[in-house]
Amino acid sequence: MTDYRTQVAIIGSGPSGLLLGQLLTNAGIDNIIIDRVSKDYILSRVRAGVLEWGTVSMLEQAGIADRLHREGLPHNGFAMAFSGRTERIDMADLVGKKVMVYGQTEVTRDLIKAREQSAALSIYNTEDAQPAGFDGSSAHITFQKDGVSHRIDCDFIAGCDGYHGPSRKAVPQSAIQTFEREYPFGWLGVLAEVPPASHELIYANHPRGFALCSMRSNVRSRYYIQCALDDKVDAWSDDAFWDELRRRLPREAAEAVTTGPSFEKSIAPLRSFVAEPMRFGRLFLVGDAAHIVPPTGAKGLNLAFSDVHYLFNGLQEHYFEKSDTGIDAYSQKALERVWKAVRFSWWMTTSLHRFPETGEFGQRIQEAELAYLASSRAAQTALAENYVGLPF
Ligand code: RFL
Ligand code: PHB
Repeated sequence: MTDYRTQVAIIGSGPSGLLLGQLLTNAGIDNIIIDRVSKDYILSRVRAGVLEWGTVSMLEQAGIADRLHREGLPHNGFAMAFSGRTERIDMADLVGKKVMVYGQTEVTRDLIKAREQSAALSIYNTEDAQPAGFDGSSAHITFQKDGVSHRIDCDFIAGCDGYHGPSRKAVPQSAIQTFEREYPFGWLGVLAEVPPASHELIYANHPRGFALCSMRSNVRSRYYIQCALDDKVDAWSDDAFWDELRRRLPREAAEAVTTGPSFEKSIAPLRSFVAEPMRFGRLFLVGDAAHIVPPTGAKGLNLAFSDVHYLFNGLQEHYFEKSDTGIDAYSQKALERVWKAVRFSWWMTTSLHRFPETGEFGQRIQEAELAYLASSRAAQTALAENYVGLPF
């Protein structure tokens, strides 16, 4: 048994835990991160790809944005294809801002590298992590590693352990309220070492279902198609995927798709979920531990980082200004921004996917929504303002 003592114990070495850890370490606030899986496993996860500029700024603040600026792809606009037309949403023109295309896998790699260069401790392959004592003055985490029990005593616990992690589950049910919507489809995603079909993202609403052209670099493409919830990855050959993708894209984009062997293929269900509040005494929920958005708005990772922003500022105030104003306001400030991103992600999802159960009325409403978007600079501005990220 090892007893550790730290100021902030972080459960989860995903992007939110790593960024919080890096900011705390830079500020001289002691922290320990634990994760259930290995470093290699964390570095093999393929997830988000679009960073808001506020996210880029936070990575700059953390001192790990050099490779991001060298290899990331700034995007001034993206395309929405529907009803046989393609509309470009010119974010730079509409709201004077852009986004950065740089994979979550690379963000995580940069953060882990910086942590390894610091003296901060990360413990991987832990089992049975349990946050406890957070409603009093003796917050701690117990866990097992290699069959041995360990304990971390701390001032605060940051629950950065994703949707399935133990932090949210440790809160008594009477103290937490949850809101949830499950969508009746999933996304089948493919990563391939081929140049992208277009230098900007294309979101396509097609009678056969939604499709998205994205990328990780000028030689690596990320594509998604809407699929049935009970679809199995193994039932989709690469050829079947490329054929279906091309059927759903506008003609020029379909002709520009370069096919090749996929090296990652997975299905993700789509869900909206929010837990309120996000603070329970000395325990804070951060990122996917507190909220999930469907990926259509490209908001999940960005929202995790705005939570980190509010929590880090609050913790700094606690340690250096002896004020709890920031940590007391954490839940309310984070949730205000979370719900706006939940709304936007729901809107992108309902506007772009086929919902067989909404019938002809639902279909016409969706077409009217998109026709309005095409005809109105005000509507495009609202879309662009949300896509580049609301301020925090
Ligand atoms: P993460 O990334 O889920 O990290 C949580 C970490 O906690 C660890 N953990 C535990 N550690 C110790 N003990 C336990 N019992 C633990 N249980 C879990 C996990 O191993 C993990 O390392 O949460 P975080 O940091 O809040 O980051 C959030 C983002 O990862 C997430 O919002 C986005 O990736 C969401 N998301 C996507 N967002 C987009 O914007 N665009 C996308 O294309 C996109 N694709 C995705 C996604 C999320 C997915 N998930 C969660 C399954 C695709 C998938 C498959
Ligand atoms: C991605 O590149 O993985 C990606 C891009 C935009 C989205 C979702 C995912 O809306």
